[in-house]
Amino acid sequence: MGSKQTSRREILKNGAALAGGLTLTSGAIAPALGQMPDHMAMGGSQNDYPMIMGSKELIEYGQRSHYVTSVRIMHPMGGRPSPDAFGKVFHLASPLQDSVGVVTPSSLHYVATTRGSYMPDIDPAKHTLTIHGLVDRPLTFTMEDLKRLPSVTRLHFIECAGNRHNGRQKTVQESHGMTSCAEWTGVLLSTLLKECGLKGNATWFVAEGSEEVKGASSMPIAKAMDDCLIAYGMNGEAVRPQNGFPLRLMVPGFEGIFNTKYLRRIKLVDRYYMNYNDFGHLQRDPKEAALSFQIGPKSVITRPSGGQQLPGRGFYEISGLAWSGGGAIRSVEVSTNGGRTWNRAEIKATPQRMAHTRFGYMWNWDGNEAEILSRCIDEIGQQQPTREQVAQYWNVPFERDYRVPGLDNSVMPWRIARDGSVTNGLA
Ligand SMILES: Nc1nc2c(c(=O)[nH]1)N[C@H]1C(S)=C(S)[C@@H](COP(=O)(O)O)O[C@H]1N2
Ligand SMILES: [Mo]
Repeated sequence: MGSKQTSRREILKNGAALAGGLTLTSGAIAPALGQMPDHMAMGGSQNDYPMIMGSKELIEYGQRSHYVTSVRIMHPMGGRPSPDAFGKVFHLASPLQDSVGVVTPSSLHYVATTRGSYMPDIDPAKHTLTIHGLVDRPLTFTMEDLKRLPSVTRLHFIECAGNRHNGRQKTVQESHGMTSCAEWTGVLLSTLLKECGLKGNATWFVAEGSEEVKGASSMPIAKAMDDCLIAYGMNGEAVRPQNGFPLRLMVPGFEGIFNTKYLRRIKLVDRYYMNYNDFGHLQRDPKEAALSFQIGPKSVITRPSGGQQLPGRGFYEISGLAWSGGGAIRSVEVSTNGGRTWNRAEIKATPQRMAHTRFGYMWNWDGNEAEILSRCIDEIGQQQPTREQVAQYWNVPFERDYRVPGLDNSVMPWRIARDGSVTNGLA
């Protein structure tokens, strides 16, 4: 033990000398390391910070620092007041302005519910998933059954179709907070469907939740066989109640509403059914309906973003998120002059399919007014449109702050003033 301590201390001292010799700025650090008392070399602490007491909560489940205060906010999506007259909260937006990396902590994952803040309290020991309809063998799986089957773990975003930006929103949480990204674990739906055996005319399926409105949605069978996931795990633990405990359907890249929470039944059918959730797609041709289910390529700068403040001129990493229902993000570009010129951003980790992708671009702010924007291209070549392009597509008059019809994946501008304050560029 004694010799181990000595060698560790020597390594630290040598490291300090090296740091001191290499750069001028490390001078402040090097003496501190040089004076390091012996106990630090043994892994102790030499500082004078107050100690956090090991409460029951901290010991058993852990908590973030009380200095970290980022929270979800109620979101008045679709003009629906939140809370409503009955005290129900329907939508919670994730604090993207404070996000780092690509995983949204489960406690900050956005929430959208057609039923408000009352959610079914389901005992997983009693919960089952039944697959029926146009199958050779209808089957009912308990949670234990599902966990015996081969599992997959995948990073996927979900985004509510109502996640749209306008000039009245102050922060990226208000403008883009109805999307999040988590690591989901479960069984591929295709695994279960192979067990049941599909009949030839099973061309669509309907997924049903456990509430009275059921949250049912119609989806094409090709998607079921491709990458749909029956998820019981989220970010390394059980899916949280607000996100569908104990079981939810993940339909990677489709609009949020298709990702049925509290999943209890999947029915194989031979046509597009008209459920509560399908009204939003009413006008669509059933043959093409699936095309309109997919989230387009979208990106947003999360830092600096509305409500934040640049302390002064100099270097900043412009950081943001990009995602697409069409697959992985291929590239992201950032403009710091209102879209006149574009620069290639750095992609921070290998982009996953239908997952948030972190990008960064180093920017030397000269202290003048600036408008910063991001745009992305996905793996099948789809490019995130400008708001002008979206207006052209829908043939509606364009204004800087108009209501984008359909899904809003248009480019989002943030304005930087000379005093370093950041505001909504659509205002
Ligand atoms: N059973 C059920 N599933 C549901 C919903 C619901 O209210 N009930 N809301 C849907 C909507 S509108 C969205 S955007 C996503 C949101 O998933 P999240 O709350 O986990 O973010 O779940 C979908 N699945
Ligand atoms: Mo949604």
